[in-house]
Amino acid sequence: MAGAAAGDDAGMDAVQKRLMFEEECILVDEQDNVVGHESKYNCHLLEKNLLHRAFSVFLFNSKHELLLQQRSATKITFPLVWSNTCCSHPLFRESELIQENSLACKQKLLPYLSFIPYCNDQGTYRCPGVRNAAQRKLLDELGIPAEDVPLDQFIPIGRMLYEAAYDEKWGEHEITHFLFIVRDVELHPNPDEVADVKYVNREELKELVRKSEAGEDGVKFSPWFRLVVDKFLLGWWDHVEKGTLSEVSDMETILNM
Ligand code: DMA
Ligand code: MN
Repeated sequence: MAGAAAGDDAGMDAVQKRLMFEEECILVDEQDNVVGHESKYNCHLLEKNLLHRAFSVFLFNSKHELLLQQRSATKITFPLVWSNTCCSHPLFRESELIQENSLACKQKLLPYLSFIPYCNDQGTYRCPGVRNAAQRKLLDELGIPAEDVPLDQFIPIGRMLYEAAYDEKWGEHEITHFLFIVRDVELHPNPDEVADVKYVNREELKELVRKSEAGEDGVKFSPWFRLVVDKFLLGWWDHVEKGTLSEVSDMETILNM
């Protein structure tokens, strides 16, 4: 078994393999409380079944079209599938661990915290750590500079606990935080992460889903994006158009799929 694993790893893309060992993900319990940390590598081994924190960005342009990305062929989990704009993990580091009502949030004291803009009316921050992680990965994956996706423009919509196997070795077991943002941005996709991008309106997305179900044109979707499309996205999309997303935001519940 160990021999087989080593053999698989030898075939891994060098960039993706480095990230698997360098990145330290946040382990959580089923209520999304931080309980530890583990390498991205271990977090995605199915046999370890480690529940960790993730985020999923849904970026819409001013025409209210959703930006989709096709994952690069070199991704270790779910290569070449189409998915929402950007997904990744907040890392086990101070700037990405900050949670609602944490001391750093309440006091607004620490001078190196540049997170003041998304303080809400109650004086608490909503999902600051995850926003910082989302900004980091929108730059890394899609070349979108931080100033084009300001922290205060992300709207946290909800959280979802799900698991999905990719193959016999790899998979996801996450609580992902949904962050919506409506911005016109310039894209410079990073080929290590992204094979292709496209904006879709609702009808175009439904057509792609139909094609994926019929096995046409090799269109496949990531399992987490399919869950969101099937259960929530069309309803949320209405609120994107009406500019009323904050009305449907529910960061209390953890949707358990
Ligand atoms: C992980 O995404 C997060 C979700 C919600 C599936 P990913 O595999 O794209 O992470 P990364 O970009 O860090 O490899
Ligand atoms: Mn994950």
